[in-house]
Amino acid sequence: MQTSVINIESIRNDFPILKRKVHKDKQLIYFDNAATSQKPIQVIEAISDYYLNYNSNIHRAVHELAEEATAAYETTRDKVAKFINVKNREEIVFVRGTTEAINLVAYSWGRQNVYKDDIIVTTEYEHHSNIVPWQMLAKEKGAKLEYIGVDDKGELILDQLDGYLDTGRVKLVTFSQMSNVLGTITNSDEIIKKCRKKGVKILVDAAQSVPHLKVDLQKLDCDFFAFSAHKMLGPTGVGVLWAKKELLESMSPFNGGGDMIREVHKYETTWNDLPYKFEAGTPNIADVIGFAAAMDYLERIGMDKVREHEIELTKYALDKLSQIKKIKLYGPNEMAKRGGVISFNLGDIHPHDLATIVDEDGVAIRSGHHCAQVLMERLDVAATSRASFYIYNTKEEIDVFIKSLNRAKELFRI
Ligand code: 7TS
Repeated sequence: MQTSVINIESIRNDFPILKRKVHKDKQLIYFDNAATSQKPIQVIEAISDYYLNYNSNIHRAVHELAEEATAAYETTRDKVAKFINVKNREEIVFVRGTTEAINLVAYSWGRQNVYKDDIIVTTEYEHHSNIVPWQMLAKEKGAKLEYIGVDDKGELILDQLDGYLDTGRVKLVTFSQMSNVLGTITNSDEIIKKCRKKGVKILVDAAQSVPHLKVDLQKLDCDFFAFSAHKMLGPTGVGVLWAKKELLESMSPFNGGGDMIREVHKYETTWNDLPYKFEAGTPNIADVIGFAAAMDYLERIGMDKVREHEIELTKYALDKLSQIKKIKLYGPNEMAKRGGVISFNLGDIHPHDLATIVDEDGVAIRSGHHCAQVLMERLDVAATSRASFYIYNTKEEIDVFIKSLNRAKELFRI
């Protein structure tokens, strides 16, 4: 019953948390991977190895510990560059996560480049972190925020982008490469092609795509690219902003402080080289080091296999779910257009009640607006339930989940 593409048993053995029971004796089934993934022992050990053996600040002292810590931290930067296929390591900026990366661009690039009556285009299926920073910027500058709509299949209505681009006022188009609610994989190439013709900058929110799809930034011709380590087996508190060197060079720093300077005088400061200009203060050293182990882990499996495994699971789950009467499933039907995220509503059971019932059976799913209230408005619901899969999930777990949903149906007599 396992999917055929990866060796699940050996993978599951690497995730100690998957052995735990919840509600006394229920085997944990973790289907909340779009929120954050679990961490393999290799990541946990990389972090504790740093604290046990070479804890030190980086880029400062010449002693051996500092040199080891600096080397490990900088090795992660090389791994990120390789993982997303970027040539210049100095284009990789470590931040706290996708949210901080987007705020950095809105603050540093946005304040220098967006003016009154300019337009920023986002989409109706964005996470709040790819809406709110642009609202703040638009309000401050007297600019406009416009949305590419979502159709009934859960896909973007790309014709709407043409209308915005034709105004000649669009400065930036931003979109998530995969929706955290609908699972829709955005047609990034088409959006980018349209924007390039008009010389418009492009930011890709890759929080849900990098963990699940093979991404190649030499093919994806965007300007800014943001993602978080914690959704791809890595620790919390680490993320990446990639941007083209010329852009990073033209931008003012986001935070001022240690490490981001070349020289400080009483009234003037000059900036450090890239990427350090954007990494003020002591960074999250331990977790950046842990992130390297997460990428190693995913590379050992192979991102193609990760994707194949998720397609198998998602197909299986959608097939079983669609047999449940009164279920409403959101997002595209075609597997090529979606990832392993399934949002749904079951009759009029409130998603929080549903999540509580399946939790009693050990199944962790998310319920609520998923930080996507603009999309909830578009779908005309207050909330959905959401199951999201990763490399360690199995078809047997999906069977338990389906059984649990049927128990909820009986309890609510629907
Ligand atoms: N963008 C997308 C598409 C996301 O799914 C998330 C987090 C973020 C940005 C923000 O990432 P962060 O690491 O800075 O928090 N998404 C979710 C979710 O779906 N449930 O919890 C967090």
